[in-house]
Amino acid sequence: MKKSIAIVGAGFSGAVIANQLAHAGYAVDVFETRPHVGGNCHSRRDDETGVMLHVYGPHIFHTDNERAWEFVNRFGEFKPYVNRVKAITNGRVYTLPINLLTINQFFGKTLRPAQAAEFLTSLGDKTITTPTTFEDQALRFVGRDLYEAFFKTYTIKQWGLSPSELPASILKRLPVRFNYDDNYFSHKYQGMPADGYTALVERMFDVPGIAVHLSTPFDPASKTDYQHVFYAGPIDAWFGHEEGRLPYRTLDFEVFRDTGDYQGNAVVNYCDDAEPYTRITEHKHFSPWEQHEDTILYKEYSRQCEDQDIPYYPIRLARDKQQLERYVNIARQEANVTFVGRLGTYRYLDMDVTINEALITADKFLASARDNTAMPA
Ligand code: UPG
Repeated sequence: MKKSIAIVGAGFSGAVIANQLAHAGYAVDVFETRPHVGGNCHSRRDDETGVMLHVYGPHIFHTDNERAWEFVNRFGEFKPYVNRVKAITNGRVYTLPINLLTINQFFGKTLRPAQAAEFLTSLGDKTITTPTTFEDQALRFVGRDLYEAFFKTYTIKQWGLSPSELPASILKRLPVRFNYDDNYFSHKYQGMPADGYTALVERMFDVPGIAVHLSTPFDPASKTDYQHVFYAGPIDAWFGHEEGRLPYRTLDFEVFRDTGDYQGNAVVNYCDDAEPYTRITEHKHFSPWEQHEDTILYKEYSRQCEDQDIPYYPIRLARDKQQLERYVNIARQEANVTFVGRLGTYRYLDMDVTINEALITADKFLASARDNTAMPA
């Protein structure tokens, strides 16, 4: 006999869908292989310092999406937080994203906005008309010196690939500004949950009808026990990797503690090869409204994800497109299973996008159940 809904994965995708479906009267079983909820957004207090830790690396909530912002604010207070990233290259400290201060400091100039825009245009490689790679995008719009100082080596450390092999879309995440605004993001809303991301996710699951099973893998064979399955695990794992493993980058964190303020900022990027890590994160600065004597930091190293590692960044290279398409095709044919989220759809998603997509998925499911039609793939 069929019963209720199964959700695989207790990150934001799973939590949002569970919340919406439970409110609509469904019984929801959530299966999570890890011993905690929140996925890679999981946060917890460090026992030694009392600092709220972003256990799987920094997460800053930023969005233009009204619905996602309104939704997350129902589950906890968001404190104002603006991400300002510092970058070290050739022994000097700059601000990122590239802005007027970065340009003036880097080139030893005192340009005003329009002059800086003109200057950068003069540095750009105009022979590149339609940049498709990360490298061409950088050379076209910021020129070789800024590219080599801030992007080339960092990107090799981050992705293990030359920027000439990576898509321009990765660099397009970062703006170039001709004013002194060093806010890392350009979105209308930005903030940090006052008591961490895990508390938000726990409250999303706190609806009658939801049972969360931690440290419990889900066997795809038991999908027939459920009316519908929402799967937020890796799409290739659902199919036993029958088309091969989709490549990911994983992260290693070297944790260290100190007293006081170690680096004066939440995130400092190391853009050249003087250091093997990409950045150091000082977690106390993500909660500037709290006071802590001691401090805890992560040195972040990126490497290829092996079988037992936690997948972080999907590497969506054009040359792997056919493998992904084969998975997407067999996923479409999987009756009563919807693939959701970063791992289920093999896309690098920010939190707000994940939440918005999960809300839309829940809407579609509820509409199809109401109209007695099939859930669209
Ligand atoms: N990049 C550089 N040099 C830098 C920063 C970025 O080359 O100093 C490249 C790099 O290839 C990177 C890409 O630009 O992959 C996109 O940058 P960004 O969006 O900052 O990188 P992510 O690692 O995807 O973002 C992380 C977190 C995100 C957080 C952001 C800022 O995943 O949640 O908001 O860092 O701290």
